[in-house]
Amino acid sequence: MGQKLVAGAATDDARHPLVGKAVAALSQESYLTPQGDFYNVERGNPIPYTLPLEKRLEVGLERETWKLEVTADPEDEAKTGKACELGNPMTRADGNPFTFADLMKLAETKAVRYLKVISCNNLSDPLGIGLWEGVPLRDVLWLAQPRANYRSVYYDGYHNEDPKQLFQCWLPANRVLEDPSGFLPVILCYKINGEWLTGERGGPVRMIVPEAYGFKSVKWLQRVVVTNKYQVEDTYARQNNDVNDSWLKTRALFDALPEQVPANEPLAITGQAQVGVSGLDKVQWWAQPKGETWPAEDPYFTKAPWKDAEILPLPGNWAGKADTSALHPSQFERGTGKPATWPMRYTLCSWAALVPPLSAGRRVLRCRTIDLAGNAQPMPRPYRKSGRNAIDESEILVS
Ligand SMILES: Nc1nc2c(c(=O)[nH]1)N[C@H]1C(S)=C(S)[C@@H](COP(=O)(O)O)O[C@H]1N2
Ligand SMILES: [Mo]
Repeated sequence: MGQKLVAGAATDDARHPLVGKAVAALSQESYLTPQGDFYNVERGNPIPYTLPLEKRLEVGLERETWKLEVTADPEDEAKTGKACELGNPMTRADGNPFTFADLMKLAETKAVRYLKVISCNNLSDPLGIGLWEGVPLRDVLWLAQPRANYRSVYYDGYHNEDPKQLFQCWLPANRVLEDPSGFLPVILCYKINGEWLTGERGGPVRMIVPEAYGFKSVKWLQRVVVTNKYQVEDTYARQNNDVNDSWLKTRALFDALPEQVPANEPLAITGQAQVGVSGLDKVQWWAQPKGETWPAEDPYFTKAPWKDAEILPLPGNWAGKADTSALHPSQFERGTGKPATWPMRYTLCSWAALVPPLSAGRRVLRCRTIDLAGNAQPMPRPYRKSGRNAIDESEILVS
C-alpha cells in the first residue's frame, strides 16, 4: 500500500536525492531537547524558580534544602469513612521529611533513565523530548509504608504558600506500584539529559508520568499525599481541563514546509510523529487540491489516497554526551543498548516522504498516523480535551 521510498532496510542511497538531503539536514539537529530549550508551561506568581536564591534555599527549591512530605490524607476519614494508613509518614512537622540525600541513596540502586516527550494536552506542538533520570515513586512510597486503604495518591509542587496557586495531580495507587508490560515507572526525576534538573525544568525534583500529558508531571515537587479518596484531586480536572487517565496520543506533524514550490518538480517533506500509548505503525501524507469538496460523512478523510512516508530510525548519536547506563529495558535492550522497538512509545520520531511533481495550483498537504491497532488519526480518541491530535495540515502554492 502506498508509495515505498525505500526497498527493505532504509539505506541512504535507496532514497530519492531530495529526500536524502532533507534527512541529512534533520540529522544535524540533536535528538534530545536541551533542557533550556523546552517550551515551558508553568504557573505561579512569582514563578517559583525566579525567586532569589536565599528564598529558594529557605523553601526547599534547591537540592541542599529540598524536602518531600509523604503523608496520609487528613480528609480521608471524613470523605471515605476509612483513613489510609501509613506506617511511616514523612513530614516536616515530625522532623523526618524525605530529603535529596535520601533520594540519592535510593538512586544508588533504583535509578532509571528513559526517553519521554512532554506534550501539553492543550497545545499543538510537543514541548521537548528528554532522557529523564529518577527513582520510581513506589520506592519512596514503600519507605512511608502504606498499610491499608491505599487507593490513590495526589501530589503537588511549591506554590508560594498560597493555596490558590496549588498545582496538583492525581494517580491511581496501582499505577504507582506496577508498570504494565511495556510501561515505564512513574519517577521522582532529578536529572535530564545527564544534567541536574534546572528550576525552569521543574527541579530540584519533579514527577515524571511517562505515558501521560504534561500536567501529570508536576514540577517543584514537595508533597505526596496517600489517600483512600475516590474523588480525583487534580488541578486540571477541577478546571475541566483534562480527562483523568490522560494518555499520550499518537499523531504526526509537519516540519516547516515551503509556502511556494515550483510546478512539475518533486518535493521532499519531513515531519515528526509523537508515539503515544497505542504505538505507531505508519505515517501517511496526502496532497489535496485546495477547494475540492469532500463528503461530510468522512470528516477524517479516511477515503483519501494517503501515501506512506518513511519513518526514520533513532539517530545513532541520539544521547549526545548523556550517560546511557540504566536505560529502561522496555525502551533499550539490556547489554546492547539498542532500541528495543522503533518507533518507540512516548518518544518522537522523524519521518520523510517524496511528493511527486504537482501541477500548478494550491494544495492542502495533510499528514496522519496509523497506530499499531490500525486506528487512523484522530481516532481512537478524537476529543481535544484528552490531547490534541487533529490531522495536521499545511497549505502550499504550486506555481
Ligand atoms: N508545579 C507545576 N508543575 C507543572 C505545571 C505547573 O504549572 N506547575 N504545568 C504542568 C503542565 S500543564 C505541563 S504541560 C508540563 C510542562 O512541562 P515543561 O514546562 O517542562 O515543558 O508541566 C506540568 N507541571
Ligand atoms: Mo499542560
